[in-house]
Amino acid sequence: MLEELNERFAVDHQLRFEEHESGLIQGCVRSKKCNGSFFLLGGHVAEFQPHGQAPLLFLSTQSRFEVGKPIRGGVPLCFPWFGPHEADPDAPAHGLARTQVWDVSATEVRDEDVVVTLTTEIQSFELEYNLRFGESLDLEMRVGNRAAQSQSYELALHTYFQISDVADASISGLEDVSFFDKLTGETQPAEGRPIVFREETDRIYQATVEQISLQDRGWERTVLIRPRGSQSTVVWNPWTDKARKMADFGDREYPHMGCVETANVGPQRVHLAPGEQSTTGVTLSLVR
Ligand code: TA6
Repeated sequence: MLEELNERFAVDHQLRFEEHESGLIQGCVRSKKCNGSFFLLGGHVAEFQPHGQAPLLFLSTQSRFEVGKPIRGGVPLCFPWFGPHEADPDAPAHGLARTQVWDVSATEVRDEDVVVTLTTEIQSFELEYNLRFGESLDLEMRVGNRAAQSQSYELALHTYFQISDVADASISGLEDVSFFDKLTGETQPAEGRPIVFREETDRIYQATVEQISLQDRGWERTVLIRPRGSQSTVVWNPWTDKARKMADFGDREYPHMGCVETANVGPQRVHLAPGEQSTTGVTLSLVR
């Protein structure tokens, strides 16, 4: 499998497929602009680090790497539902995409960026996921409805960002947007100020925004998050109690991460007629 993958899809030294210590197959990017990696399990982008910068993505030291289990950190894919299944309590949280193995369908170097296309099929949806590793990380998911009837889905690119310390970080760009607070079950009006993590935070902002900025004063950097084809943005930090309850997340990791998730969930779920497609993407970059 590994040999065939490298024969068909490796790109000289810039993209190679390796066996991770867990036995999972990992695509490793070593380009002129960045280092990165992704797992075929879950189509899961795990690492992205522009040269000379601290990693952009958080990956828990306690993460599992097992088929059928989600990887904790990086960019888990929530599809075709977000959170618990609305009808089946035994169904896995956040859907099926992040725990099944995806296929590689194409790789190339384009303007010195490493571009990878992963594909899979879930419940008569065809998914094509394009990863572009360069000075920025561009992720784009195209979903097509192959069923004979209309279908709807929820999607979240559940991105975990590495933060020096939440005490020195804030998230701007959502000040004017109301949000559904998952902790209280209530919709709250726009706060009119940047988001700071000082307690467990689990919010779904329901609007289209052009740009979100994660300011990290500790590392003297700002991460720009530019969503497209997204009507929802989920913002999450587990804080102490929830961190303790997650076996695949260190008790003391919560101050060094935060999720800002490019999504279409809840009332913003996507409805596709037979043969119809929809695309959602995000560009993550650093303001130098
Ligand atoms: O996106 C935030 C959230 O829905 C939280 O409620 C929390 O459950 C988080 O996702 C992680 O979910 P997971 O199933 O990966 O533990």
